[in-house]
Amino acid sequence: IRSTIVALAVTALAITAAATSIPKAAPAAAAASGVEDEGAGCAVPGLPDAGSLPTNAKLPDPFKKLDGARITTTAEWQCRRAEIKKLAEKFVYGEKPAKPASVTGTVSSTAITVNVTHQGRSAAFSAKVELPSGSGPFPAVVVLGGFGADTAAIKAAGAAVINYDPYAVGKEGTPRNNKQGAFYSVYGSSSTTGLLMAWAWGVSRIIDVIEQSNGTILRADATGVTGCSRFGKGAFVIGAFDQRIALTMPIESGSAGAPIFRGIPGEGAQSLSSAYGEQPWLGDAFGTFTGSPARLPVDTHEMVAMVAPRGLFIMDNPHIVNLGPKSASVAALGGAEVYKALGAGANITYWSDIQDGNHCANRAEWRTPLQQHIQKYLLGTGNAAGAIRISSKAAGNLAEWRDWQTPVLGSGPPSTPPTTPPTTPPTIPPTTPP
Ligand code: MCU
Repeated sequence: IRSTIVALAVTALAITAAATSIPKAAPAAAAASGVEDEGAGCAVPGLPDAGSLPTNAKLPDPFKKLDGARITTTAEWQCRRAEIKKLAEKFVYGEKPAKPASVTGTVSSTAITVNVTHQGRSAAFSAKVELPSGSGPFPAVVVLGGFGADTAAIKAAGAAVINYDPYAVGKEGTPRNNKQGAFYSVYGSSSTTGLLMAWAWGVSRIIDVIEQSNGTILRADATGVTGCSRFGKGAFVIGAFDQRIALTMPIESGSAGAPIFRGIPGEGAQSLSSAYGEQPWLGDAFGTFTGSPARLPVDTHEMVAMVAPRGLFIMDNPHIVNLGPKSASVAALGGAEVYKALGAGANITYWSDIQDGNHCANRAEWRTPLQQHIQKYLLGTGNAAGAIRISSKAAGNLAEWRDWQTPVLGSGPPSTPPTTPPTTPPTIPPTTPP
């Protein structure tokens, strides 16, 4: 893996930016929010216990609330999304703590620094910044891991690249009871939150720092995220759990990323126990579901739905069964039903219709749609409609996976939180001293 990563990174560096000139500093696409979690004030009912979950071979109904009723208006989606978030945290990824008591840092044309203090514990990390040509402030794409993502195309389109090292926030190669990195320095090395969510927390803190900066270099209202493979899993979770992110672009994410958990065994993709055991990517609580995903009260079509109505561009590779591309297409199709119900059907793209089958290749086939997505969601200069382009080599069938239909939602009152979010963010009690 390591030598592949290095080879891919070198290839990426060798590709030079095409000189596209695109106007900059247009308003951000309206779909992104000014807050990390719009549903923080929703009163979510008690969640089921892991031991008492029914088996459901079909995908859970994304429109059905925990109280058993289905939502009928678009305004209700905000609090239904908050339920999905809690379910996903409890059973899949582990809890994402809200913004810590203190987040400070700096934004320069070459780097972002982040300092966090919470309940007497501190951590710091930084990320390199590469600006496009022209003058700012620029939108930015957070790139995880530095391979598989076409950073040259991102910059040529007019967005900055924030090179985020997820391992600084959640290290791989550690046992579950001794997790390391900035997240675990703050929340404890035996936190049950997995690496993907720790990485998501780190990106949210980067956005906090951009928000607090004077805004002359980077815009806080125009952030995208991308990464390939394990970092595609990361990009998917990062985008799902921060509504300030305007554009989420996971690439070839594989098991623990976009593919529906329920579809992975039948497709013959990397098994859930393998993905759970390889690295602590998923939360510790997922361990009891690796052999019985049909017991999960949530699946990844609902993580796709959590991104709605914001820009989502899922890139996938139909040539590698281990990645679960068929199951990923079902996640996209299922989540797209929520996009449609919210009137945002043009904001989701799933694209596995590609020739080059090399994992995390710097693929020319995605260059144009990538730049169109940056124009539409980060620069506000384009309006290309989303597309579902599923390769016939790995085409899932949503009808086989659902026993619910998509409602026609009424427009309802404007989407405002029903209650004021708490001023003191909820905290995860530390379990192990750092
Ligand atoms: C597809 O992502 C992972 C995969 O889940 C792992 O089993 C494998 O070791 O690494 C892949 C990856 O991140 O490749 C760069």
